Amino acid sequence: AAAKSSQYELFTLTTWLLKEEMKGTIDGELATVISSVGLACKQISSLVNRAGISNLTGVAGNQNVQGEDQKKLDVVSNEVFKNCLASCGRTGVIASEEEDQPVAVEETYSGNYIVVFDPLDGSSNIDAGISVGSIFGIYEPSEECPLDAMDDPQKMMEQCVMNVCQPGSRLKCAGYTLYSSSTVLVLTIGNGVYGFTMDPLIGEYVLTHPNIRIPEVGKIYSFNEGNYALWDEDVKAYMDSLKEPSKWGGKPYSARYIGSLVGDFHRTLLYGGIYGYPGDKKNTNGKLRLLYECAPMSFIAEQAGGAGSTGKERVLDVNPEKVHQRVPLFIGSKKEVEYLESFTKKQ
Ligand code: P6P
Repeated sequence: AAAKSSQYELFTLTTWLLKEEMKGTIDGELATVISSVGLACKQISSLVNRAGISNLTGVAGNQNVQGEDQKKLDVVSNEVFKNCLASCGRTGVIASEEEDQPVAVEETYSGNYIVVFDPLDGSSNIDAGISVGSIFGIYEPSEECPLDAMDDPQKMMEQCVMNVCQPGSRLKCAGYTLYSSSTVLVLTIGNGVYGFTMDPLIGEYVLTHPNIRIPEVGKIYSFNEGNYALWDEDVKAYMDSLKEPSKWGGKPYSARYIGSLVGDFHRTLLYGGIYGYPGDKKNTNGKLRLLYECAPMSFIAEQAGGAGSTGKERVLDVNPEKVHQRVPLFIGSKKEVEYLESFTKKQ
């Protein structure tokens, strides 16, 4: 008979993973990789919360492959992720926003998962103490292109990207950790979306959101309207329509944008609405990266009953060609994304 749950039963990320493993939703290898991501995020949470004290704010003095100034914490967070993923022994290859090319993990002895991540997204907000986050996706290597070209980075990069083609099918786990007023790890393994809040007193992620569902509609839009003049006409028309209260029973939408995808998305997931980073005349594919930002967030959005679109198609149907490939992103409540697509999919 199932043990009667005592009033003190505490579901942590660790016990939740064990339960999912017992149910057969995931195997022990994937549970181990997810635990190692959780450990990396614990360390990053501590670094972020103490950045101003331990002289970890400010720039590192070099640029990443994206041509962005690397913050000290970008570099440190990237190292933390790599160390945790390597030492768990189940990671075959990692691809990071902060790494030019995918990196083969020597210490792998089973599992061989491909883990992609943005170790510290929104890091330009760090110095101002505004929310930042880590985003990750765990892809399963495919039989037809096993990761055996570990010695040749170019070939491995192609294999790595090929291995994750049709992100929707090979993407086995996606999640993010929000470093804000609290540290919240949100993830999906394909059977709903779960949120865990860090309890600093016991150093564990406690299950606080057992089944996150995004509201069908929302009244918040989250775009950087400073780029309005650069947007395509269809996106401008969409944005103009959101601002006509007469269309919405007199009640206008609210604009919320903190310039940190994890914070803006987490609010969208819980309150409903839409986050968008459109392509524009300068960057036709926008700014956000498919593999480790748009695909993981879209997997979470869909698992919570929402949608993730490039404006033309489902993000999770896009076939990656390059590790750092960008796509436009419109993500959030299903009805809000559908309304956006009614403008962007017009022939
Ligand atoms: P902009 C942060 O650099 C980031 O990748 C996302 O976290 C954020 O949503 C976006 O870029 C902000 O970009 O151009 O509005 O400053």
